[in-house]
Amino acid sequence: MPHRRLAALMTVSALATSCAPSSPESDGPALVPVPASLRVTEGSFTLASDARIGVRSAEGAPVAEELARMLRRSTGYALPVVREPAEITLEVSGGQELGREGYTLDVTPGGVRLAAGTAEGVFRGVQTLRQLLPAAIENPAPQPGPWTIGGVSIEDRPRFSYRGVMLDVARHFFTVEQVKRYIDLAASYKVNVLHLHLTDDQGWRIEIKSWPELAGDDSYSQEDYREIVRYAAERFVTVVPEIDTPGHTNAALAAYAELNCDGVAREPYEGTEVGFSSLCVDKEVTYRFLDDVVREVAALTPGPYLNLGGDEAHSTDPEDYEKFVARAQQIVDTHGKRLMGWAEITSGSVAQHWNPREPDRARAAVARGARLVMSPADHAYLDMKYTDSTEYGLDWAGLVEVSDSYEWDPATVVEGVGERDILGVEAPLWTETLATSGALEFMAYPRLPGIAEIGWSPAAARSWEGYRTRLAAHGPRWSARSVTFYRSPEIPWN
Ligand code: TNX
Repeated sequence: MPHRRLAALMTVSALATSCAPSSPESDGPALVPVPASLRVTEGSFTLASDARIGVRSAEGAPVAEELARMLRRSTGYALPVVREPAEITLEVSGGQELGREGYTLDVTPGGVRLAAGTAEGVFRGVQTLRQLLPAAIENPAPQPGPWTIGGVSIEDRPRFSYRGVMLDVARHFFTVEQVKRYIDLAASYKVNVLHLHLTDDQGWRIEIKSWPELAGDDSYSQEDYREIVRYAAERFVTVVPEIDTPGHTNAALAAYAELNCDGVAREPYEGTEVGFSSLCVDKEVTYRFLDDVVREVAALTPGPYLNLGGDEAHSTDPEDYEKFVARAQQIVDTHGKRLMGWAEITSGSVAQHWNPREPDRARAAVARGARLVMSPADHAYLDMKYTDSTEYGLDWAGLVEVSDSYEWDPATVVEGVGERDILGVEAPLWTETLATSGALEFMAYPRLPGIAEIGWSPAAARSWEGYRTRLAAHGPRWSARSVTFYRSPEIPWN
């Protein structure tokens, strides 16, 4: 680092408006998401074999234990967790100056001090600490070290409170273990929502006890789903379950004849067409069904949102559609959740912008008082091919290279929709063409970290030029974790 001395004399903050001669991304270590504020300081800290991890509060203890587990694997050190200040100290102050997820992280020759108002903030800061350590720290087996971190002082907090990833487990099913791995990797980039697309024409993937024929062999039992929710919560990730309605319902219409207007069960479907199925809006059984499903899923879900889809209901008459959504809203209210759906949805607290050709729907959602999650398919869809020779994926929204996925801003992507209308961002991964964890990871890495950065970092702190060099340093981290990723020619992999 040639300018360390100079950098040490300056505080560089993305919030500063002057044209500073350096920025958190050009001077600092290769962090993704880039922190709101970072100052390189004198000296360095080396983790020694007799180091301890200190945490005074009971609240922070599980995060300290998790950090210790991770560091023990690659260092081979004992790293006991103690209830007093130590070489690495985690502190939960209860203060709210940096919000629920903000943290400060100071590395000096004397040690590492990570402080936040909440355990969640400390957890986010731990992800930064991991990235400050050499890439070998991500290895599952002991490595030689040395484990040295350059001096740094970071003050960080997210731009948006919702930073999601979506996994479609309906088109192809993924096991609890596969979903856990997806959560783990995403949480490293400070993602805090897992939206699970649980049902579609091709399959219904969650057990509903009052409608036992819905879920087939490849599906989650309620216990499985609880385990996913629990695992996510340990990483401060909220699960948003999606039961897609009134379209994308062929699997339900195949399982129960009575849900069809004509009373005839549909054939199971394995193709990739959309827009051909609809619940029967005029039948009361439809709402008994919906009430049962929402009641059971709500009871399993501690998070505030229940997503009822609402997209591409091309086989539902528009008037019927609105009638259906109004009843769905009442049902979701009754079960104490907040309704979320794709941009087409005509009620609810949160709508998700996805189709770049339909910005009107995003504006309409804002006009009726909803907030938006931004997932423009031409930037944020992880199932779009990178190039026309990408082995997997679709291309209806175009080819999405790493730069295309990164170079956009949620507050300018839809005209008339600004910062305060936006709850956050989400990177959906649809799985019509994806059947293995390797395929999921190949599509998600390296684009997912970029969407996570867009959700976390101040717009002024990030640029494509800085990002591509920072991202390059993550290749060895993914390799150490056996992540399959796309070696985009746009990134100067080192
Ligand atoms: C559109 S995005 C869909 C999904 C497909 C996806 C494929 C949305 C709300 N609906 O049903 O899987 O495109 O990219």
